[in-house]
Amino acid sequence: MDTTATFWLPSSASTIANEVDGLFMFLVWMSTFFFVLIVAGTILFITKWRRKKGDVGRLDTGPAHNSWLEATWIVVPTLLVLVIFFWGFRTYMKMAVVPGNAMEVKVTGQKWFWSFTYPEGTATVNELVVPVDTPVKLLMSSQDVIHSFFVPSFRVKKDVLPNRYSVTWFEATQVGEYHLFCAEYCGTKHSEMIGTVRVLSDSDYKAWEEEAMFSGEGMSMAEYGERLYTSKACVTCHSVDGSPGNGPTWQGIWGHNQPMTDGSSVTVDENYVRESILNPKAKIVAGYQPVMPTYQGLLSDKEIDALVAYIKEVGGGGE
Ligand code: HEC
Ligand SMILES: [Cu+2]
Repeated sequence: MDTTATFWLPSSASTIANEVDGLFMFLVWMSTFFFVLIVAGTILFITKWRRKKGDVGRLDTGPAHNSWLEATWIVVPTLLVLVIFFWGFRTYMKMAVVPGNAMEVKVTGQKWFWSFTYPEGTATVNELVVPVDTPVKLLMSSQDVIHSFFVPSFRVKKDVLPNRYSVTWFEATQVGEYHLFCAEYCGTKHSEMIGTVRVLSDSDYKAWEEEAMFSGEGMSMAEYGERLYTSKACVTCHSVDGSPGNGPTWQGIWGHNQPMTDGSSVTVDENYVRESILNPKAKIVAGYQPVMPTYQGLLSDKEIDALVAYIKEVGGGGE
């Protein structure tokens, strides 16, 4: 990963990245060139032409007009601006027009995580998995405020809005893992709204797809739940060994009287866990912020059952 990263820029791992960088570098070096030229000229002129002692009259005798000079400072910037315009427009069109054969992934942004739904109906949280050398169209929307989908290595950034779809696309050129950020300030945990884009070879992607479609045949419910615990990102907030996190640990919670912020308490059982997954804001555990996202629509009934079984097992309600 990040093999092509430089001091200035992250790795370039999409079909559009080199073109964007080319234009960017052109702008940087052109600006640098004119900056140096102008600053050097300014210093030269204020040294050479400043009024010296006893030096009356010398400064009033210069030329008043120079047609060649004027033509040059009109023609050269005009040409440069035209080059930048056509170059930028061509690249912009490539980024804006989604290839017809693109695979479509639905992206949902919400405070403060990303979820992805794939053509075959599977879903992942905070991890977008795609095949290499395949155009991927992202159909994006937000459940709450404005977020922004940003993958620096792909040079892709697009706002994700509530009540409206936005669309972007990319084609990854290198197998690897790349950072995904939210690039629009969206509240207290904005800085934690981070994920990964995992680019797989075609055969690895097929294998991943099969595995993701896998609904736990041949496994006990708790074993299947343990897999979902990682693949659905519960692990980012809940530990199972008592260590602290953004959310309560699951160790020993089964049957426990959990105190709530409103002073009441709730016995942890199947229905409470199910409600916590689908409607986390209904009851907030004392000492925690209501930051758990709802998994409504992201988990099937069977997956919820499996998670309940797993929480029961690690929570001390199992055997
Ligand atoms: C972004 C962090 C986050 C993620 C991801 C998350 N949770 Fe939570 N969860 C919390 C927080 C914070 C609480 C406590 C506040 C509350 O009750 O909403 C909580 C509470 C719970 C509770 C109630 C626990 C108790 O001790 O009373 C359960 C059950 C639960 N989460 C299950 C899950 C499952 C299952 C997943 C994955 C599918 C998950 N959570 C993913 C943050 C998270
Ligand atoms: Cu955000």
